[in-house]
Formats: sequence, structure tokens, C-alpha cells
Amino acid sequence: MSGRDASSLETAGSGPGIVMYTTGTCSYCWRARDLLEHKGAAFHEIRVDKDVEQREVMRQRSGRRTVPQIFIGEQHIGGYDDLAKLERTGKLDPLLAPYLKPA
Ligand SMILES: N[C@@H](CCC(=O)N[C@@H](CS)C(=O)NCC(=O)O)C(=O)O
Repeated sequence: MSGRDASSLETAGSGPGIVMYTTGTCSYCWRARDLLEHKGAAFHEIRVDKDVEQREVMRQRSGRRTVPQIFIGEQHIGGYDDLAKLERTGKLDPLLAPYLKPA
């Protein structure tokens, strides 16, 4: 396993941040990226199509094989559908609050 798995992606004072495992050609990844950008959230993207070790890290962490897989802090959110459901039900904003980019 590489030394730069997501658990090492600390940002000052805010834990591991938002991590999204993606590939370059995945439409669900584009939608998830758009939603997080629209919200003004800072996130780190890990391209598992370019890094097979990170694909394995994603599988181990999430128990899933599809992309995207999104983590907010230590919490596994799931894919785009799961992210969108949080948004629809008003639960996303509180989760993103610690990770908003400065205005
Ligand atoms: N319901 C999932 C669907 C994700 C999905 O189907 N992703 C495709 C790429 S766009 C994928 O990973 N396909 C590979 C596979 O199914 O193993 C979500 O909303 O994230």
C-alpha cells in the first residue's frame, strides 16, 4: 500500500477533510464534483483510474467498487446518489460546514 492513503490527507485543524475517489470518465463523479464545488466545499480528489493502489484503498475503506466514493471527514457517504440524497434531505450542509472554502 502506498504511503499516501487518504488517512494521511490532514488539513490544518480539520481532520482528513473531504476525499472523493473518482475516475476521469465517470458521469456520477462529475455530478458529485459539481455539487461539492457549487457548495463551496474544499475536497481532495483521488483518481483511482490512474492509481491501482488507491483503487484498493477505496475498496477497503468503502467496501464498494463503484466510483465516486466520498468521505467527509471520517464518515463514508457513499456515491453520488448518497450525496444527492443528503442534499435533498437538508443533511449535507451541516456535514460540509467545517470544510467550506473561504469566501
Ligand atoms: N449509484 C452510484 C453509481 C456509480 C456508478 O455506477 N459508477 C460507475 C462509473 S460512472 C462505476 O463505477 N462503474 C464501474 C462498476 O460498476 O464496477 C452513484 O451514485 O455513485
